[in-house]
Amino acid sequence: MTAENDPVPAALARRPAAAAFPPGFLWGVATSAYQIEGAVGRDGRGASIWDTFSHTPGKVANGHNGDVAADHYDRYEQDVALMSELGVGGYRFSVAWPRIQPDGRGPADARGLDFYRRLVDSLLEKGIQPALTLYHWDLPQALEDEGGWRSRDTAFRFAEYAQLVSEALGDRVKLWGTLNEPWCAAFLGYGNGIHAPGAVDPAGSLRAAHHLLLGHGLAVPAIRAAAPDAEVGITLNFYPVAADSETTADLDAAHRIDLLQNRLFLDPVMEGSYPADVREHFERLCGTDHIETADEKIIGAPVDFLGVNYYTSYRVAGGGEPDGPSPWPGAEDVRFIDRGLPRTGIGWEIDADGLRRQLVRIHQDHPGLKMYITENGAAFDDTVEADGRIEDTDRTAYVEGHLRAVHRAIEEGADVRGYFLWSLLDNFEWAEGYGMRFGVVRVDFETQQRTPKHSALWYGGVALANALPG
Ligand code: IFM
Repeated sequence: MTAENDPVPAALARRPAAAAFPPGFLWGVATSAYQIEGAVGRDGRGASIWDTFSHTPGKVANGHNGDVAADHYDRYEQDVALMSELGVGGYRFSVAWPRIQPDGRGPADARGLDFYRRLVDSLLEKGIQPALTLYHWDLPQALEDEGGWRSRDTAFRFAEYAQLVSEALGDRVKLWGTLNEPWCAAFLGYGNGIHAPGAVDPAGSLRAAHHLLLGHGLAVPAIRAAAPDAEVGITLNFYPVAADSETTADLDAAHRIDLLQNRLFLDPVMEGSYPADVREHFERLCGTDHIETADEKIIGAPVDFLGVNYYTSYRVAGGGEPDGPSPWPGAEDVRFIDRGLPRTGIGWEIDADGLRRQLVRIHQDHPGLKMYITENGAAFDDTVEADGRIEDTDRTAYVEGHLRAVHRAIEEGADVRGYFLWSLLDNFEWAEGYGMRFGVVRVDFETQQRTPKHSALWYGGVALANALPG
């Protein structure tokens, strides 16, 4: 057959097939408190470590901070209406701990709880399922002053906070996440210090990781007691890791990054004990005195789902020269190899199939584990056309590629129940400030005007069809 009389033109044949998702698949969007709320001094909210950090000169690009952010505290109704217009079925947001307990301890401030009650009620009115995360990095500064996550006591404070929030909102929120990305909180916050509170303390960062996990494990039964119908889980940020070669040095580098990035967090949550190599790593860098006998069992409190955040994957090699503090304590010599893949605006290599590999690996290691993609998305610079449109086809392509990967993972057996696109709104991207736009809705930070980008409209269509187009 010649190209001319081929009944399926080549261009069409190359198009991916339409991909239907399982009935009931939850199509959501995600944000976090400090990144969008603003109103940092309102209604009794206490200071968080991110207020302190972002107001410390030199810590955040361009001196940006979250004081106003996307003004979501005052515009939440508009934002919920927007989600509804887009056809989104779920909204993952986080509660600002310092709004509930301004000093990190003591009774809940009714004004803080009321804000989240109003938010949840307006979501439910629109038929949007709330998915609440208790900790997305905004630790009350008062707790940091007492040692923060390097102190064991913070885990117990976190469980008390979890109890207060679940008692107030457990009747209306069914999806509960304890922590978001404890790897970042521990190793960016206390390892290389590029996030709040900005400590450079490799041994302390490993202890912080344990205390975060302990806080999670203590919070799970507290949430269950207050909200018996709720599903409770944790969100981890996974990065599949491959060795650059079969040499011992490269294989060892890949092993250590996988250990510190993925297994240190997932394995104790799922198995109720640290694997031997993780324990050895603790032993070498900070000892294990901070791990009490019952801790691992507490950390292993059964979860109903795992939240998977995915942005990119790594190829690594050993034998590099340690170059300052690393967010992988004990792997300072590891080199991250440029694979020549296209990158997003923040510089992360795009590897959509990495998401499939990661989901299938979790499914194989923990058969039957229910998963949600709690974050996936991309920063790109936007161009606002003369007529106001934002044709962010790069972001749309990123999301489509990753959704196809999710679909393939489901075909391969992974039990993925939903996808929350990061992010609903352009927002405060931590140490990058407002320079990195992850939103599918553009925020003009001068006027606070919201404009859905091409990616938002496309995503709404996918959610409505419960399928990717062919
Ligand atoms: O903006 C962050 C989010 O707060 C946590 N996960 C990664 C996102 C993009 O960096």
